[in-house]
Amino acid sequence: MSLVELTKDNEIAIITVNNPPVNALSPGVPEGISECIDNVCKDPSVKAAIIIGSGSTFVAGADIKEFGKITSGKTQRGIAFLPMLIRIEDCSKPVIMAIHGTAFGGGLELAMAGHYRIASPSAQVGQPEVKLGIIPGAAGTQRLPRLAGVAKGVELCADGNPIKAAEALKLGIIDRIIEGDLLKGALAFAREVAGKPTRKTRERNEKLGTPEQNAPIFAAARENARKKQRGLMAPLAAIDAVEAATKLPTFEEGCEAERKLFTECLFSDQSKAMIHVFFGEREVAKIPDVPKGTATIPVNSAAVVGAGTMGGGIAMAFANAGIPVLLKETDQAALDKGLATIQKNYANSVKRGRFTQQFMDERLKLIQPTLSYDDFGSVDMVIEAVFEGMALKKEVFGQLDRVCKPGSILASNTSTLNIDEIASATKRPAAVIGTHFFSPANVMRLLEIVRGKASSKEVIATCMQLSKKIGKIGVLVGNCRGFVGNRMFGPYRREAQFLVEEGASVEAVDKALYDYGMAMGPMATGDLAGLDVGWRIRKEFRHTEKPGVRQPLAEDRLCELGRYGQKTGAGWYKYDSERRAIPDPEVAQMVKKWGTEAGIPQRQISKEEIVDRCIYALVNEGARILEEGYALRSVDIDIIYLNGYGFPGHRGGPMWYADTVGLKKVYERICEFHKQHGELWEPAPLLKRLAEEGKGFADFNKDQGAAA
Ligand code: T1G
Ligand code: NAD
Repeated sequence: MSLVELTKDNEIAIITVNNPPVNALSPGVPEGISECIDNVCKDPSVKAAIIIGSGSTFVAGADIKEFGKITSGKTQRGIAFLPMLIRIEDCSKPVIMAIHGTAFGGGLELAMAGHYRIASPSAQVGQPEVKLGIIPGAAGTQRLPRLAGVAKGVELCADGNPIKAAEALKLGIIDRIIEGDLLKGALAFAREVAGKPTRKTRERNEKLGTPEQNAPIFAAARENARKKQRGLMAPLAAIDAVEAATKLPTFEEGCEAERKLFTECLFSDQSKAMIHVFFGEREVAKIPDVPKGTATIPVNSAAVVGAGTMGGGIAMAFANAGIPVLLKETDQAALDKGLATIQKNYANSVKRGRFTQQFMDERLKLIQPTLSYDDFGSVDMVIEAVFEGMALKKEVFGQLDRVCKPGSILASNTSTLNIDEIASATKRPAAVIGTHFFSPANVMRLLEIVRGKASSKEVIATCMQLSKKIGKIGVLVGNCRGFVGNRMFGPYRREAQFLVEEGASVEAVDKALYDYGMAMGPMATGDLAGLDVGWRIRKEFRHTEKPGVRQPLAEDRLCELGRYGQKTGAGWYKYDSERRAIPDPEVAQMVKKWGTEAGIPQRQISKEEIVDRCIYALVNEGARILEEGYALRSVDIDIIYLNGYGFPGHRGGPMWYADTVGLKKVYERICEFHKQHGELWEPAPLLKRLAEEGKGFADFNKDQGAAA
């Protein structure tokens, strides 16, 4: 079947786009559509035409794979959809867009060039381009405000979130919702409008408002973008383009303004980083030795052991996906406490309009509290989330091995402990795996899936698939201490603490990383997670510390004073009753005293040094992890950091960022730190090699891929 096919149902032409998997407007598709429209215009027997997508969706946009070729100059093609859209709009016979699945980006722009749009009830429409660091580039910022009005038009283009068919109907983006067979409904609709005069969206200016009406809309949109999409250029560019639609005298001039803004965004580092993330989120699902089609174990029921900070959130994640889940605790008080937290979390989500009361009630019914393992015999998967101690975990896994049915998956939410040692407490190590959720587990998207030596391919494939079902991004990692995320986070937070001990203020360190784009600075993050968690782990691993190698000292001292962070009202910061962080001069004095007593020279430290030491500490450890094979690709590390550690998407992740800076420059900077700060900054061999070969981590993946 060709990319675009023209068929006829008597006097109605049907143009079907067939470019699986998502009918993207890849080379050949716009040309095919244009050709079909020309035929429709020329064929007197045709009274109207329908454009529809084959497979699961309408057109999901431009072919994102083409963008890299454009920005690298490999193709001169560009995003030349406008001529096709004008051809459709100028067709003298009604062109009806029949939408199912998603009409996203160029797909919605195509739809809006039609004279009518009809959709299935489950269809979604949207301009998600800003999530790729670009803006609509085929008149979306010009036609959408003409259909939906300026306020909604600017919102949809600036935040990039899709809307459902029902809302699109209310807004005037689509003209009718078709229940049942879409093509049948489209043919009936086409016969209704055949022969009627066509309406060109580009000439519908009645919703474009006046400058007085629009000024507050654009001001609010810019303020919202600066707050919610901090540091991103595309949302502000999208607002400029929609504003151009309302201000410039002609549609064509508006399109020209859009084209300029689109091109600026497309060639930006932000967009390259965000497109890397788009494909990265799909790439991480591919495990070279666990191919698509590997058998999986059905997970229709689950159980969680431990209803503390993590256990409760994990139980909610399963319930939210409609999977009944047992929740076990040691005693009623702990169980009640865990359930109360779950109740509170759901109530907050209902209050914020994220869930309905009915959804909450139904989900709560799926969470079965228990104090025994009696019902564990029938569940498909168990996730253990008890205190972080090897002895206790092995005791629990011994129990699970006795009570769970053959074939049940036994997973641990440990954040640092050895999965193989935990598995050794069972007679079925092939069924044991790590499922490392991030706090709050019902919110954070990341799930590190930790492969044990014996973890079977079925168990791995099942967990990768399940992660998508429970709304997570599953990334497969190796079983080393702290796995990937926490192992890298150690050096990152170490450098942050060292910088404070050397004279930088707590606020300066946090501000530098916040301005870099991190969701939260490293000191405030420590206070949020609880400084005692790291303290307990440092004490557990004190015996592994190398004599003579500098270790952070201030955070342990703060913990000895009972300053665990938000949970005790004070840590690196003091906290008011709303848990707002307040800089604490007492901490500054104490740290200065401790640093001086430890002989650490106090000095002025630049913002640039703060960022380089923290971010390059991540990169250097990431390179070690890659070389040791605990991460499959550098993009896996990037996706872990974006979805688990608040790393900015517009920088693509630590490894992508390093490639953007250039590994030679990164390596030279790390060598400087190595000279100044000693062996903790020994450059990772892989980093050294790639820098000397003028390569990047992206090359390492290719070489690995080729080797695999
Ligand atoms: N271009 C190229 N490949 C795409 C693609 C696209 N637009 N969308 C998806 N894919 C690939 C994806 O990489 C994966 O490949 C496979 O299709 C299945 O995707 C001019 C400039 C539509 C909601 O941003 O949001 O139009 O991994 O796993 O979960 O103004 O894909 O199998 O090899 O995501 O069912 C705007 C992006 C483009 C929509 C389906 N459009 N896509 O989700 O499948 S910019 C978008 C999605 C633009 C114009 C501008 C989702 C989906 P592989 P999947 P899914
Ligand atoms: P927590 O102290 O909040 O909760 C642990 C719960 O386990 C307690 O309620 C305790 O009563 C219960 N428990 C202990 N022994 C039990 C048993 N035999 N049967 C049933 N319940 C039992 O701890 P947490 O922060 O939820 O951490 C749990 C696990 O998750 C740890 O391994 C931790 O390393 C890991 N983890 C924690 C975080 C985090 O941010 N807190 C993030 C990722 C992973």
